[in-house]
Amino acid sequence: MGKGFPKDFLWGGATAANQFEGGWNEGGKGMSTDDVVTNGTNTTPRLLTYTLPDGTHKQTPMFFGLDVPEGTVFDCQEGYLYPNHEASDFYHHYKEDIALMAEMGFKCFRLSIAWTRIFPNGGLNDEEPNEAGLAFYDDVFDELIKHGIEPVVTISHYETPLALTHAFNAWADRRTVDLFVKYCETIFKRYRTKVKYWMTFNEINCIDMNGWMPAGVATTSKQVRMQAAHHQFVASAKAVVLGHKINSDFKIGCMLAYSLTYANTCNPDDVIEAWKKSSGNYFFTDVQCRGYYPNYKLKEFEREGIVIEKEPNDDEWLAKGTVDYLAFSYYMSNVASADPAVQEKAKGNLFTGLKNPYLKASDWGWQIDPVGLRVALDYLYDRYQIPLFVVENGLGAVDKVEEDGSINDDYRIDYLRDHIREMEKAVNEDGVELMGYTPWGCIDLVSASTGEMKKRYGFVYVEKYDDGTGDYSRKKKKSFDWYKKVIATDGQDLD
Ligand code: BGP
Repeated sequence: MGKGFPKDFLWGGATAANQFEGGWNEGGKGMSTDDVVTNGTNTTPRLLTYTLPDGTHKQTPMFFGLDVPEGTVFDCQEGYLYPNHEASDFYHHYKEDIALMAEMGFKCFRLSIAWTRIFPNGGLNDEEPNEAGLAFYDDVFDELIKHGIEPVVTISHYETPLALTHAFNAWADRRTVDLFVKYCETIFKRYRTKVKYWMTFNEINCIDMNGWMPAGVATTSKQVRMQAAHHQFVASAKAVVLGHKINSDFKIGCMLAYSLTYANTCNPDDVIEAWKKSSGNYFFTDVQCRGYYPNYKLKEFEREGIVIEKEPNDDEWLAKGTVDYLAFSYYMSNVASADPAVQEKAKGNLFTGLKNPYLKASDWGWQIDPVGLRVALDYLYDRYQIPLFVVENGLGAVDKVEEDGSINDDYRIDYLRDHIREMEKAVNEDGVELMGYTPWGCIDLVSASTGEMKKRYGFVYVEKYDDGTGDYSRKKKKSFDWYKKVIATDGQDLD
């Protein structure tokens, strides 16, 4: 038995509306940028579907940037599957799902609010918020609270109202800042007594690689993406200040996709290369936790001729609106080398790097590194000295349902156990202030990168398949009882 975690540790699980909720066109919900993304696989990319002003239907891999002429409409096209539309149908299963979470002993549940349920057009020409959307989350939060589960809410998780993309390329345009703040004000006021923990943007640093998922921006230009990032920084800072005014007990965090990068050798050139890769992460948390742009980024912008347009008070907002805690996802680590001859690439969660000979990889090629989670916690805590929250971690794997209906996901138990062990060391041996742990996709959901259902993370299996079939019934996996015991013993019994 290990030392375990404090009594008030927030054990739970994490999901996001676009990957879990379904009900994409129910209850007055508007379309979001995820509604026009098809399914894919580990080797074939998810596509963005759209129609050019001359009526030509087009499809482009979502992860590559794209530049489209004015008047392009992102839409759903015949012959394609859009897995986020129905996802795992939490929209109609939330009572059953929350009961399962309660049975595991969850102390918290991380979910996101779909902006387009509250403002179908992102607030543009939406005079009033959509009452049906607000009422849906009231019901979800009430159900959680009834079971003693604390909601942890991501305000924007990889989906932007499509109306804003069509109007002015969403976060590339300053007007989105005010619309986001209006959306925040609406949900902060409505759920003032029901939700205490908030996060502004999921994996905000994803915008370094891709404009569509995190910002609804169709572009290949770094200049445009960095301007969009600035708008999100300001919007997040304004949301933090506003949230604290509405309820001074609110805890509002940022959220980073942490990509731990090791130097391939102790050659100082490799070390610099690894720092360059890491600073790509730190830039975002430096702004959100420290309240100003770091010098290394200003120099990079200068070198590359990137100019960020700021309004006169933006720097003040960034300084005032620093976050209360730093939440992050951690799945894997990476390796960087300055030597062009070292080339064996590994796949990854947004970021790719080189193969690490000391690590095994998941079926999707993500390199499994539990000790790296301790390193991540130590580095991040040392850098910012504010509470941390591991809000995503887990193993995407193919699960087999046996003839007797059981699902023996020992590989998932092993992955989670090893990571919790290292987290425990970071807390008890290194003194890291850690608020909680919410493994990703606690109930199976659609993969963000591939759109697959078969890349499963959950303690609970959802009967839904990649071809769109399935009855959405839920089944407990072996890891369900294991996690229940982990929570019941405050993480002391991990066997
Ligand atoms: C993170 C996202 C999640 C989630 C997770 C797993 O980047 O915040 O939305 O999907 O990664 O990734 P995937 O679904 O691609 O396996």
